[in-house]
Amino acid sequence: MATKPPAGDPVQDAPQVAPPQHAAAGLPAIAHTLKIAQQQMGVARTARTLLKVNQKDGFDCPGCAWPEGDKRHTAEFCENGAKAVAEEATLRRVTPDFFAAHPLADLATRSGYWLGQQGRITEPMLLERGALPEGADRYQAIPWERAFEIIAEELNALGSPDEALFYTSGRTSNEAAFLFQLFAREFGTNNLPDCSNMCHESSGSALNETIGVGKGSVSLEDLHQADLIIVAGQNPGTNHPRMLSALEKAKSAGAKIISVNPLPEAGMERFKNPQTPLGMLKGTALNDLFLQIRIGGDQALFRLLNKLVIETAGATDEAFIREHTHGYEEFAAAAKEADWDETLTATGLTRPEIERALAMILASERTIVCWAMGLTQHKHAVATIREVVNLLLLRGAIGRPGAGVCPVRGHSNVQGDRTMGIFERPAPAFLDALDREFRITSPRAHGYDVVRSIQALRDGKAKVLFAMGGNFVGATPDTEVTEAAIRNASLTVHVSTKLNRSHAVTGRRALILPTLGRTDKDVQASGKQFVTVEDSMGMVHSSRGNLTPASPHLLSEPAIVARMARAVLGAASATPWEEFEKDYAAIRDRISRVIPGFEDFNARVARPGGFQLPHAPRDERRFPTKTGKANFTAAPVEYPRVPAGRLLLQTLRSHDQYNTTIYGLDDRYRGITGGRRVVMVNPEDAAELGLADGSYTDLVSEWKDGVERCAPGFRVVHYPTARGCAAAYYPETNVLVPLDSTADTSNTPASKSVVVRFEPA
Ligand SMILES: Nc1nc2c(c(=O)[nH]1)N[C@H]1C(S)=C(S)[C@@H](COP(=O)(O)OP(=O)(O)OC[C@H]3O[C@@H](n4cnc5c(=O)[nH]c(N)nc54)[C@H](O)[C@@H]3O)O[C@H]1N2
Ligand SMILES: Nc1nc2c(c(=O)[nH]1)N[C@H]1C(S)=C(S)[C@@H](COP(=O)(O)OP(=O)(O)OC[C@H]3O[C@@H](n4cnc5c(=O)[nH]c(N)nc54)[C@H](O)[C@@H]3O)O[C@H]1N2
Ligand SMILES: [Mo]
Repeated sequence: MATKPPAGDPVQDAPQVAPPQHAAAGLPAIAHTLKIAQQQMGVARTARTLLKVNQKDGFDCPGCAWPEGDKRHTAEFCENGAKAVAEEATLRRVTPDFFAAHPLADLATRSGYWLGQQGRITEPMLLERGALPEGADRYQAIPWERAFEIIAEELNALGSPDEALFYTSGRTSNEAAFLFQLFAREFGTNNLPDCSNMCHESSGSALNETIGVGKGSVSLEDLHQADLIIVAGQNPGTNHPRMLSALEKAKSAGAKIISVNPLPEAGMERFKNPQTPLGMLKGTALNDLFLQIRIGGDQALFRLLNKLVIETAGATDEAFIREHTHGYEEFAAAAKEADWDETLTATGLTRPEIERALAMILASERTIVCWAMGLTQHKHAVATIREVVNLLLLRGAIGRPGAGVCPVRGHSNVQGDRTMGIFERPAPAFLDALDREFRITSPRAHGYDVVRSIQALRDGKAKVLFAMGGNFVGATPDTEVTEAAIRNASLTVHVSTKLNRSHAVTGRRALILPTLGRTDKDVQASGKQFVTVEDSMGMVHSSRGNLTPASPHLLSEPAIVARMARAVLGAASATPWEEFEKDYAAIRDRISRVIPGFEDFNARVARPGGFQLPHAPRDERRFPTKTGKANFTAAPVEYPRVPAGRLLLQTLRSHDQYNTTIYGLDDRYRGITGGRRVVMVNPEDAAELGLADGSYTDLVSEWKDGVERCAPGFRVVHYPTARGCAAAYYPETNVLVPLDSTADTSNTPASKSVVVRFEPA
């Protein structure tokens, strides 16, 4: 089978491998940042732009959702934040001439890396498949009015509003998200799938049920005050680099850190803080204990730890359990059953390692557990996160300083989008408030999440996909199934800054609507606008771009929604869409009347640094669950069983990518350069499977539907991952993740546990 990148793609994927590194950031990070930034933006724009990232009068970094501290350094950016900015502020342009030279058939052969490197899209474009002779289909520029007419034509021709899907990726501002969900509900559907469905949905499901609020319960200050921080299933050195400063600060105040991960991630080993001279030289060792767990073993680990805590005299916070929790007895009975041998099998850890972790937990008065995709993307993800909550409840470690749950979010406003009502299963109270404010009747039936949206397209139950940002085709699982489903659509629309796979695999008609990014100046009829975002810790603040937009034809996301709503809903809508487009303060006024916690929004967000949203468990130890208490839960312990001759593959991020946006072909900390088609395998497993380092293999995923999904041509890299496990990059491996391999309850694709077989070339 082919080992080559897609035909016609000049980018060569030829990975080179060196030993992994043991420290993150430092000088190489700054050098690499400036190189990428200057390639995209030139020297002057690099300086002007990077100085405004995350400053109180600047724009919110489009990188990740990690919060900004109160005292900001002049260059409050990190390597990967700077790359995200450079990617958006690039001087390269994708004009109508580009599309004339690259028909759809050509775009479809290009890698995501190549597509993204072409630059910012400058004009609205339309493609009608089959309108031109075979192979000649291409996007052509159209006026904005025509684009909205087409959307109206297609949406209004549907048999039911539920045949339309309105997807959101997590960069969308609060203002745009609020308008987008309002439009979808006035149109008549709750089909509002979002990237969260593939990301922290499992965290939201688990936290809502157990503590009553689907968000983290700690602030940055809490992290600084914690005396034990457990980082499970997360790689902050690459994906949340500014978190390393917080860990360093906690550490310098005496905190201990445990990391739970199948991979030894460089950022957790040693952090060389680029903001301090000593940090640059020596750095700080972060991990006190590294638990190299087998993929999917976390629920078993936490269950055993919980049993041991319960069995240690005086180790549980009895007063807290009595006053604030529900279900302790049932949980304690279930925890009693936890078994050492089974836990050692599930986790691949040793008894002394788990005993050390226990001793550190027992010695801690203020424990925080942080996690990300390593916990959320498994079949038993929700049960795993509930088990983490059980530990914190046993220790009374919620709702007091320095302690709590910390799901570290991905996209910079993914949490805010959810707060604004981007959710396919909205709470009735939210819809009631929306209906009162706008005198509408929102639909009550639940809509489709991401996986169900793909199934609906596949089955002909959905016909229009409108995506507010993101890369629906590239980010979702089961690439071949998903691409076929998308081609079934009558219309696909993408509001985008840059090209990606979703523009190359389309419905019968396809629109690209080019939009402003975070770094761009946004001027409307009432003057210069700002937007707002919510970070991972519930802080809401403003973001204003300062760059001249990539082209005079770009519209902001709120303007696109407002104009689409007028075209689609016409006189049937009494909502003042035109006013909203003119002045975003008018949108914020409405948000303040619909969404609790946003009272007096315009005034409060004007304060430098913004404001914090209320969080009942954190603020008042109040748990708005069905029982009115924090719930212990006792799901049966699960862990993946892998047949002989197979490994469990996790699909993860390299250091040079932002989800499906590929910045470069290097994964510096893991020692891999010049290519992405690599599979990391433990040397002992590799020896058993006959996989020599440097040899090539196809990856075949085995699933109960009997379909063999294949990703060809991966270079084997012997790597110190846990036994029985393998790792390869997303999105190249999405083809291996079966559409119906999802987490119980949250329906999140189980992209961190794919059973694979190797077929050496
Ligand atoms: N530069 C950059 N920043 C980003 C992103 C990006 O792509 N690039 N993406 C953003 C987004 S949307 C998100 S959601 C976050 C993602 O942030 P992360 O969750 O850190 O991203 P992943 O690369 O998916 O890494 C998952 C980590 O979990 C570990 N892991 C895998 N399986 C298991 C398991 O079963 N148990 C345990 N304990 N660990 C496991 C992996 O080894 C890896 O260290 O980052 C955000 N920030
Ligand atoms: N196998 C596997 N699959 C995964 C994951 C995994 O770990 N493994 N992770 C999952 C996770 S955590 C997530 S969050 C999803 C990500 O899913 P998405 O959020 O859909 O994907 P992104 O790659 O972040 O989207 C990138 C595109 O967003 C557009 N864009 C960038 N900035 C803006 C903007 O300001 N406005 C607009 N309108 N568009 C913009 C650009 O066109 C760019 O190409 O992927 C999921 N898929
Ligand atoms: Mo994410």
